[in-house]
Formats: sequence, C-alpha cells, structure tokens
Amino acid sequence: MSEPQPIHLSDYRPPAYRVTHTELTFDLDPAATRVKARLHLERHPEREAGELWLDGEALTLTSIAVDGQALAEDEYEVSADGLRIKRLPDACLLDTEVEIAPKDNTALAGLYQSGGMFCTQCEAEGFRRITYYPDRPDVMATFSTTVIGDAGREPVLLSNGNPVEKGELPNGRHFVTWDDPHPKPCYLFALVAGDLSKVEDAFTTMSGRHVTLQIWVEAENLDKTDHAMASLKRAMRWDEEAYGREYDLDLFMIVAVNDFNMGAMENKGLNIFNSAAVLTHPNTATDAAFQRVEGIVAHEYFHNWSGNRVTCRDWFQLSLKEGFTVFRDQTFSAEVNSAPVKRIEEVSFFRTAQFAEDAGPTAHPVRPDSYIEIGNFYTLTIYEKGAEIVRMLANLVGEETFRRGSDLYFSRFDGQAVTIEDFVACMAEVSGLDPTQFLRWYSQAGTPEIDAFGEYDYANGAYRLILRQRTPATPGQPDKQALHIPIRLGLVGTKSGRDLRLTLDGEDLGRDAVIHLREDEQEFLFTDVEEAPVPSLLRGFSAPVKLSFPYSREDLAFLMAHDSDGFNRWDAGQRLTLLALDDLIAAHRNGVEKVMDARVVEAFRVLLAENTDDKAVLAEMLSLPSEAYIAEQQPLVDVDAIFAARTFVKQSLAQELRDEFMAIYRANQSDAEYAPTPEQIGERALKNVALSYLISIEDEEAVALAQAQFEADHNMTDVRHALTLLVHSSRADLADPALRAFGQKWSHDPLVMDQWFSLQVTRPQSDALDRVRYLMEHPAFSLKNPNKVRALIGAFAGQNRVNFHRLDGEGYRLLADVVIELNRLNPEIAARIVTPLTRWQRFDEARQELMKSELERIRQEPLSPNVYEIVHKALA
Ligand code: B3K
Ligand code: ZN
Repeated sequence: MSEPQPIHLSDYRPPAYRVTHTELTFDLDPAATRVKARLHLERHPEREAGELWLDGEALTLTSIAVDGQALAEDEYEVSADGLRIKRLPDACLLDTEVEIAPKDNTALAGLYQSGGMFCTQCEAEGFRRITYYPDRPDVMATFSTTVIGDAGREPVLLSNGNPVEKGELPNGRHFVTWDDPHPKPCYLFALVAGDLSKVEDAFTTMSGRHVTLQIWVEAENLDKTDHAMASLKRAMRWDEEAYGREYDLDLFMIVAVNDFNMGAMENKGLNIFNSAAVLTHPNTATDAAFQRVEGIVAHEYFHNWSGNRVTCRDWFQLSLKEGFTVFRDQTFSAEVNSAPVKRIEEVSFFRTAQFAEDAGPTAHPVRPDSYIEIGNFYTLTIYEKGAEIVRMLANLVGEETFRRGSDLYFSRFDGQAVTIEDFVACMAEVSGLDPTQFLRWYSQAGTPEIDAFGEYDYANGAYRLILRQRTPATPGQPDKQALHIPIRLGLVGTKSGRDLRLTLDGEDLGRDAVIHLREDEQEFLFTDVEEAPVPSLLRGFSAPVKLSFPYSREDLAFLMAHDSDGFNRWDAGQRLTLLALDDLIAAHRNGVEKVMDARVVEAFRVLLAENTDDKAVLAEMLSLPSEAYIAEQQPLVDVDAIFAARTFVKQSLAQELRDEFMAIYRANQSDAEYAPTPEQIGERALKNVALSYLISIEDEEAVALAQAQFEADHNMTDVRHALTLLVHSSRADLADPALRAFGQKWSHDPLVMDQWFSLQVTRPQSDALDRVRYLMEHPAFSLKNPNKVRALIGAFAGQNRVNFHRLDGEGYRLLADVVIELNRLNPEIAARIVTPLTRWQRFDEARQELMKSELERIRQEPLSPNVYEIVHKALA
C-alpha cells in the first residue's frame, strides 16, 4: 500500500456535476451481489463541462453506459479508488453495474452481512464500496431503490423512504422498491435484508401526519424493544416542542444489528442500530444501558433535521451535525431525567476523555484543517467539544434567541449542504453577537487553561477576580489566540453561606451571572460585596476549559455544603478529594505511611447525613474521581500510585463511615418492580455506591449483602454491580461460582456476554491479562464483532489501568497484537482500539519505551489508512 496523503479543507471545490436522482437495484447474494445504478446527472452551472469523478472501492465493474450507449474503453479510466469519465454532456443518464461480496466485508463499511442478514453502513465513505458515485455530502439526490432477495432467506427487504412496489420473481426471489423523496447525500443511504421481526407503533405529528414506527429485530429480541420505542416517541414529541421540527415521512424504522462499528446511524427513515444501543430488558440491561439507549435513539432521530435535511458541505464540517445533535440529545436527556446528574455525567466523561484527546498526539480542532482518514475523526472533540461550543452559544444568546437562530438555520438551509460558519452566522444574525472571536473555538485545538486569583478587600467591600487564559500548543498549532470564554459564577458569602449580589462596573448582575473572558488576562472588580466570599467559578461547566483557583480545603468543604449550583457542589467535592489524593500519591511514591485527610471524611459525613431528594446526585457526590481523571491531573501518570491512593481513600472512608454507608444501603434497597425512572435509577445508584465502599474493606455483612443481591436476580443493574464487586474483590470462593453461573445462564445472549467479559477483565488482580488471553478463545468471543472487541480488549486497555500498564509490557503487547490483526479485518475499529498506546507521553520512561516499541511494531505492518494515520501521529 502506498503512503496515504492528507486531504485539506482549503482544497474544497464544489462538485462539477449534481446528481438529481439516483436509481439503484440490488440483486442480493452473499458472495456476488449485483448493484445497478442509474445516476441522473446535471452539470453544475458554474463549472466547466468535461470530466466526472466517481468514487469506488473494492468494486468489480461489469458495465458502464451514458444515455444508453456503452462507453468504449478509452472513454473512462478505472483505478483503485474510483472511476474517471473523460467527457460528459451537460445533462445525462449514467448507468453502471458492479459486483460486490458482502460476506467478505469484515470492515463493516458498505454492504456487509451481520449474522445472516444484509445491512449497510455508508457514513462517512462506505457508499463507494457499494457502487461508483460522487461520494461526498454536498451531492444530494432523491433515491429510488429496488432490493431483490431470496424470499426464504430475506423475507424482509428495507431501504430509505416509503415502500412503493413489491412482487414475486422467478426462482424463489422477490423484490421491494423504496422511494425516498427527500434529497440526501449517499452517506445516508441504507439497505437491510434478512429474516427480521418487527414491533409496530404509531405517532401523530404536530400537524396531524400519521407516522408508522417500526423496530426490526431478530425474533428472540422482540421483548427488548419497549424502551427504545417509548424513547423514540418522546424524542419525536420533544423535537416538535423544543425546536419546532416535525418528522417528514410516513414511516420511521429502526433496525438492530449485532455487528456494527459504532452506536447507530441516522440513515433517512431507516436508522440502523448496534443492538447494544437499542435492545433493553430489565433482566439484561443496566440502568446505564437504558439511559444510553434513550439518548442514542433520540440522537439519531434528531439527525433527521440536524444532519439529514440540513447536512454538511464536506467532512471537515462534521461537527456541524454531530456537535449540534449531541447538544440536542443532551438537552433532551436532561429534561426527561435528572438534569444535574446528567450534567455531572457529561462533564466527568468529557474532562476525562476529551481532555486527554486534546492533550495527546491526535489533538485536532472541532473543525479540522486536514485528515488522512475521515473515519478517524468521529472523535470526542468533534462530538462532545462540538456540543459544548453549541451550548456556549445557546447560553450566550439565550434560550429564545437560540430557538430563533435554529429556526432560521433550518429554514434557510433546508435541503442544502452547509458549513459551521453558516450555523454560527444564523445565531449571530438573530442575536447581534459578533462571531469573529467565538469562531476560534472551531479552529483552535487544545484545552484552554484558566488561572484564576481572587482577593477580598475588607476596607472597601470589593472582590477582585483576575483571570488568565492560555491554550497549550498542539500538533501543528504552536501559537494560540485568546478565546471568548463565558464564565458563569457566584460569590458565596462565608458568613451567610448564600450567593451575594454581583455588582460589576456599577451594573447589578443578580446573584448568578456570566462574565466574559476575552483577553489573555482580565480583571473583574465586584463592588458592594458585603462579606468575604468564596468564588464559585465556571458553574455548570459553562465552558470546556480547565480552571484552577487556589482554593483551600476549607473553601472546598464550604462550597460542597453551600454552593447553590449543584454541579459546582459536586465539583468542589471532586477538587477536595483530588487534593487529598495528591498527598497520598506522593506518600505512596516516597514510601511514606499514608494518612487520610480528616477534612474529606468530615465532608463525606455531612453528605451522608443529608436528606436529599436527588439520590442520583448524592451518588455522584459520593463517587471518587476515576483513576483516569486522577491521572489527567498528574504531570506524570503513576498508575500504581494512583490505584493505591484511590483504594486507600475508599477504604478509609468505608472504615470511618461504615454505619452510615450501611444505613444508606438498607434505606435504598427495594423490591419494587424495575422501572428505568430517574427516582429508581437514583436509588439504585446510591445503594450500589454505598455497597462498593463497604466491599472495599471486605466487610462480612456487606459481602453477604452483595451475594444476596446477586442471587436475588432482581434486575441487571443490581446483579451486574454485585457480581462486579465480588469479582473485583479477593473473595474468589464467592466470585468464581457466581461468574460461572452467570456465564452459563446468559451464554445465548451476546449483549449480556459482553458485560460478562468486561467485568472480569477489569478486575485489579494480577491475573487480569491472562484472563483476557483465555477469554479471547471463548466461543462467545470474536475479533470480527466490534462489541466483543470493545467488551474484552477495549475494557481491559481502557479501564484496567494497573494491568494494562504492567511493567513487563505484556498489556501493550497484547493490544498491539490485536491491532495488527484488526488492521486487516476492520481498520476503523483497529484505529480506535489503539488509542491507549498513543498516550505514551504521559508515562514514565520505561513505559514510554515499551509503548513506543509496540507502536513501532504496528508501523512495520502494511497498514490501512486508518491505522497509518493514528500510529504515525502518535510517533511523530
Ligand atoms: N453519524 C453516525 C456516525 C458514523 C460514523 C462512521 N464512521 C452516528 C451518529 O453520530 O449519530
Ligand atoms: Zn450523530
């Protein structure tokens, strides 16, 4: 393979030809599917007549004709990545026929087989593996698709839009023709064929249109669709109310497939889902899975407007649809669940994973300037940081103005392929905001760091706040410019414990306000501050930045108890625990005896005594920062010291507050029938967090409770949590039989087996790596199934930090072996799973060398563009 070359945003040119309509016929066969395509082509008025470039990969061309005339061999050129037609009239019909082999498609991009069924994944560039086509999002066409299959093997034949014709054919074949009247880019094309069963429901839109809703699954999963269907209907109603967006076809379908590279795909009218992102049942799915399904169903549905009706001009604009749609699904989930806990979950994930990406060798702006393989850019930066930018915009202009901006965006650009500037310009137009500085958020990579200092002037009753921002250099971007950073804040009076009035430059801003940091350094002088305050900064995580302030531990304990902002109360607890952890990490490294900070114990005692309604928030407040987040705060990551320090804090809290934790566990134990309601989810979270503490000291009573919780078999959340605690404890006498029983009971259910794999390979004991190797031979495991790879290899490398980073390098070797094999089978997954190795800069020299030598070993292979790009950046 030759060296892959980067593609640059600055090289964007509009397409020479438009496709006004696309007609496709699939004659399905696992080894030799024939695809006929008829493209109605029209030259773009501003472009010169002449050549046409069609993308195509792994296709065997069997015929090609223009306006019914077969092309002579010298009239076109076929290469490994496409087909060039040298001369074309201004308007014409192009007919091609190709052959493809879905059963050999292990990359799961294009048309492939999952189990016995045919399905597609076209975003970003999979359609070119189906037929020759201008595979770029700014070519939007209506589609008419005929699918021909075997009536016995593929009784169900689906594609985008509405079914318009069906019939029998000779030799046991049959066909269905689908019509999609909405112009779309080919990345939204979908086809599904197989032996599927459906559940059906209906929705009446705000203008009275009747929509049939279908979820298609394998027959044995028919009892796992209720939650997805209910979520879909909630999302449809919510998008009407919150954004005025109505569904636009008579039919909306969701299909569950087992082999899928990511969560789900928003194909027009035919969303295809990873079965893990759609199927739920109280006995098989945890609360987290229920919430994930709700969020993803909503996300894909919301794409119908933010992505499908208005799409991206080119793939550099990916965050235009992804950042906005994540913001939309986050807002939806916050409104239908507990909003503070949603925000805490989002931010703790973001600060761990996106911050790490931003600090690593693959850091990139939310709108990248170049890429080698777009499949590598479905990142936390594009999705989550993109969503944070939209959230900042929404907060800057206010809710009502944001709605006017989004209405303008959807109406002005309906049916078009547009840019991030187009979106921001709509928001600027309705609000009067000058977008110039704000747009830097899209072009500048890296996490901005803010150093804050504050001083109370007793004599004048004034509080002076100084903020300094800098964004560290990232690959290709050594110098950064100042960003426009909205900072929501309050000043909490140390006597009253209440938010004080904020007067800035003579203006009364209320007790909770947003100030705007635009310069490298800025001073804010608050006057008429009647008592000494502790500042509560960056409330609600009002900007995706790292903010440091020289808080004392007393300040943090005070904010934990008094901050009116729930998010910052939680964050104060995290900061306080992190300070204590810092001391303990140092003690561990220096071989000094570890001593628990009594202030942390007292702060937790206060929390546990509190009578709170929001149990989910309390559960979050009681949760220690993850090893990954602690690592994020360290200049050099010492996985063993972090693990030891965190375990010490957990055990100390458990010892000191044993009775309190036990009381919480008992008070929240319930036999009520399972429901994924915010109240029940909060109750289970709180109870299970208490049990985790108690098990950490192997409290006999707690061990018995965990075992009873496992055996009671009430719901998967409780069962899985109890089993995980047992397996991660040193009580092999209890863990081994439980693990065996669980594995046998669920051997038929791939999604439960994924959980069974993950919870074993994340155990801290030193046999974890051997278990991974052993489980890779398990009949339920397959490298060809992305869910299995994530459950076993991804969980081990991403979550079992002490074992993955073993000093003998065996963890790294195992991951590199898997990457090398996956590079051949499924490059997209290979390029994702390699991530932990690319973060070598964060570790000690010995580990750096080990990690780099594994990356080098991978680099010696003939690499897919996906893995090539990541590994080369990691070693640059
Ligand atoms: N748009 C898809 C992601 C496609 C990824 C392709 N490699 C799912 C989503 O974001 O909704
Ligand atoms: Zn999306």
